[in-house]
Amino acid sequence: MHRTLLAEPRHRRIRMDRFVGTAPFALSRRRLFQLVAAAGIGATRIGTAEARQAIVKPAPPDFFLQDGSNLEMRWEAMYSRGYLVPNELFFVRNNSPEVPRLDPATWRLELAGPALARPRSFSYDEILAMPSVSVIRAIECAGNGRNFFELAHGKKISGTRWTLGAIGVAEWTGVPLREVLERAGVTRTARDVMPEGADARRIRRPIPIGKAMEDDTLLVYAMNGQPLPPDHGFPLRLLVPGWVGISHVKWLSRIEVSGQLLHSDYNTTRYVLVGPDYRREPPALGPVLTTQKVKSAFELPWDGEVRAGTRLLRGRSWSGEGRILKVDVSLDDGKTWQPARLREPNIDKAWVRWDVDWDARPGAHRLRARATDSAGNTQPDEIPFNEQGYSYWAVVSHPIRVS
Ligand SMILES: Nc1nc2c(c(=O)[nH]1)N[C@H]1C(S)=C(S)[C@@H](COP(=O)(O)O)O[C@H]1N2
Ligand SMILES: [Mo]
Repeated sequence: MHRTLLAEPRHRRIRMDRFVGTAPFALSRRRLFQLVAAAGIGATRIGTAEARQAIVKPAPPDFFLQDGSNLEMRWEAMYSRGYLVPNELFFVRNNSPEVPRLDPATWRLELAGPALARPRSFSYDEILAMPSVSVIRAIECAGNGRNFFELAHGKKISGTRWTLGAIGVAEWTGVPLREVLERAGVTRTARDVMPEGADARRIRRPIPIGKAMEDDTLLVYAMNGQPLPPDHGFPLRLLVPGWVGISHVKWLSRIEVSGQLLHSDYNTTRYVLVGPDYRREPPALGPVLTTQKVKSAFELPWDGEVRAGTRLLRGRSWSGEGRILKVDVSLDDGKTWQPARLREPNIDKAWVRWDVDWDARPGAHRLRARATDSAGNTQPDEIPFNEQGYSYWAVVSHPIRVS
């Protein structure tokens, strides 16, 4: 028994390493076509009544908190689950009122701009035919934790009122963005790359050419071995590991490559830090958000109730700047701390699962977790306020009732 328990993480680690590298993924092009057809994601449903929906997948209330076109994952639904968040449970953040239903037979990805020697477009078929890569990475909304600004600073902030459930980790399969940029003849003058979505708001936010050319910056067409679901950007989305959720543009339709620095609403007036502690950085109203900071969450209901008894108190910590080195947990709202046991796997720009023994006695409790990442960042006790409530990465005091 003991031996198996010890062997399992090692086994999983070896498996993960195979997948996290550039090993070709087992999902063949043919298999993907079969799945797309079986799921009815393709052309057959376009034009039916289903074509106008804020969210396509079911949103059971024991999985999600719904706020308009957004779904927040309930952390208690992750209790004791595996490393990856299943597609059914993955949070959704849609800026536009409807999920676009795109037909992969006619959809094209257009590459344009002065820093391309051979501007061109690609069909879905052409993308699927290229060598693929699979990586395990998180996507997290920049506004995850926004509610805590209200709790900590007493200021009400507009925007989706996330607690900590606007994050998920999945295995993403696709083609390196670098591959299509090279096929379009990207030149040495390239500085910024602007991906654009096909939703009503045409979400667009630039990334620097250096980030665009990284091995794990992918044009993604599969999520956890399934065709990318409509809510998550079918037929193609961008994965920009470690960066704010808004960078991971869904329903990709166009990519502009320029020798100039590029700007949109999403890196000048939104997704920038504005407040008394931040300076303007024209044309942006403040420092532009790039990587996600280190955070932690318990696999427990927020301000909910659990049964008394001896159990494992579980949680996860993550960072957009690396892997997690250390997590400390307090069962008494910060008076005393103990190190948590980190469980394998512990993947860069994804997350790590951890646990501590907990003798849960009846009454009201407040729990805290504080993580340190491999870039040397440790969650602070407080962070300065910003008007749009981004990047709340301070330690959180988690209320829980034991009965
Ligand atoms: N085209 C498009 N891409 C988008 C968005 C959007 O509204 N439209 N939302 C962004 C935001 S703010 C986040 S946090 C992530 C959420 O990804 P998910 O819905 O797959 O979880 O997608 C990003 N990509
Ligand atoms: Mo977001």
